[in-house]
Amino acid sequence: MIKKWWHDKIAYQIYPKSFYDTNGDGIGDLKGVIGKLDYLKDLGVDIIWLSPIYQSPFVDQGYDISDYYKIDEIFGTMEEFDTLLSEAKKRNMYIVMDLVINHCSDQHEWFQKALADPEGAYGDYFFFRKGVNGNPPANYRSYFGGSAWEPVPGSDYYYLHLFAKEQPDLNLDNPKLRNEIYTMINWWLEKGVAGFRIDAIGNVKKDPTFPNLSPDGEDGLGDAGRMIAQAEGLDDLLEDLKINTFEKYQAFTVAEVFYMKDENLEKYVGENGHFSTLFDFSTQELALGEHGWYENGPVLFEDYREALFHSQLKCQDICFLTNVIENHDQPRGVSRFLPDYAQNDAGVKMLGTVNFLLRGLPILFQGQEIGMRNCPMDSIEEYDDINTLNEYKTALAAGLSQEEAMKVCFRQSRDNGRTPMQWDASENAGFTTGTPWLKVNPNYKEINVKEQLADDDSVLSYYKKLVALRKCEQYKDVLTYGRFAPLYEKESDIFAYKRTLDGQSVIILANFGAEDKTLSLDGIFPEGAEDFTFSPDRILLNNLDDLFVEGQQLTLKSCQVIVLYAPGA
Ligand code: TEU
Ligand code: CA
Repeated sequence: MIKKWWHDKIAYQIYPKSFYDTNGDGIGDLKGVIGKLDYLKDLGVDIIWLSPIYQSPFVDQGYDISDYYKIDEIFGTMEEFDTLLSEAKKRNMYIVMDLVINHCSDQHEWFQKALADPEGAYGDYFFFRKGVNGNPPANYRSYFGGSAWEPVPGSDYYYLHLFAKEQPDLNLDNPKLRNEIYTMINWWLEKGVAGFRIDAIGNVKKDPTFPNLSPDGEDGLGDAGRMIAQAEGLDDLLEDLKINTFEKYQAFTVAEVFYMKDENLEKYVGENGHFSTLFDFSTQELALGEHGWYENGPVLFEDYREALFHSQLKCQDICFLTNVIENHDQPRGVSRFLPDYAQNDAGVKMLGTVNFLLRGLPILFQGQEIGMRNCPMDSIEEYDDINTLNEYKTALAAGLSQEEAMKVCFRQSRDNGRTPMQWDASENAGFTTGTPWLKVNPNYKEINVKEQLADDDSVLSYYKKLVALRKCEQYKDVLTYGRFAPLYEKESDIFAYKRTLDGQSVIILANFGAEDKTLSLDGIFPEGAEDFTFSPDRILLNNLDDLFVEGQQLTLKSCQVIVLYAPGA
């Protein structure tokens, strides 16, 4: 594996609207990000990915961009962005922007011009098609519900939108548009951003014949993703994008792709792949129901472990993934992946440890480092997210009661990850002096940065130890490049693996069960290390004060995780 500058780094996702508000309007801003750089530096963060801060009507919270060259005024100014870049640089930190090019906002000037004249030059920047017998051109269901085709008033044209109707899809096959997009990307790279997180990129290639699909729901529609899955030519498009932009700047790129096929990994993120890396969404995919969130079951531990083991094993000879437990589109990882008995600091630290030390780039989502949880909302009106409102409707239409549909939202809503960052125990969690744009989780008095900074045993202090371990001279190489091998796969409730490089191993042993579990440490070490005997000084990290060992028999308490050093072949 050729080493890249970002391999041994720690990344952090900021959802700017909910990070820190400096002017009391209830909305996080760029000054807020600048003000918290030292906090992030102290945590050990190197790379910061900012969810979209471009000019936007915020129908989908900034993922609907109306001007790619402007910072939205709710976040601040371009001068402030430049300050952020230089302040980050001073601290050896990198800024990564969100790149949303599958679609733009219906308020973008391109779309306004196209709408006025679908047959004119700008019409081909999008997908305008004529309806058939008064119906849309094809029976696609958009990802946010309803038809993916929106009629153009006063004409028989419709335009395609895979997401909300205010997010028309861009036609990247149009050479003029492609050029505009490349110019824009290079403009940001020239400015000094280190790279991009690339939104919904698997969707950019359509099947231009737009065939009808066999219906997969009561609405007679078929999931638009099925048309995307059969579109041809995506690889050429992505390669062209890379060559004309990212590659010239050695930019870091992380692609957002769901249901990545094993056989496509090499092309996407292999040595000469389209992108630097890609999120491992294998555990998020476990929670996706076929017809909507209301069908999503709980994620079972065995499936969770198997999903991660599978992606670790398939990737280690090909690429370097990015590991997440949550983001702005997902419920909080702690709420999703930990059972009731593990909803405590030990459980949170355990989940963090097993993810953080996997092979790949760890990326923390804001608030993960303090163990933020899903946020209970009192009524559907308290939710903001367009996707949540649609899934609520879908659940009601499927026959769930309002109370049941609210439970679905509590478990699944994207707003769970978007509630304001909890900085301290003062009003509004110290996020704003005004009225927060989205409800603050009522648990902020127990879960907040200030208290955890002052407590050596807190989740935050523990995350700092994890970061420090991954970065320390002695274990950095093995924790970055070490091979991954599962351990104790046949033991229920045990999540264990080892990372091995050049005669060094690090072993991670976690007990996700409700009961104590005893493991024999004999036989798990590679050849050449048979003389391994346990001793307490092999412990690099332990999330509990307790340690129960008799000879080579180690007993893990419920929710205990231990990280051990061992020689290894
Ligand atoms: O997400 C794309 C995507 O696949 C999600 O819509 C996902 O299916 C959904 O959130 C699961 O609940 C990206 C952004 O991350 C998301 O915030 C945007 O809404 C979306 O693209 C459209 O830009
Ligand atoms: Ca503000």
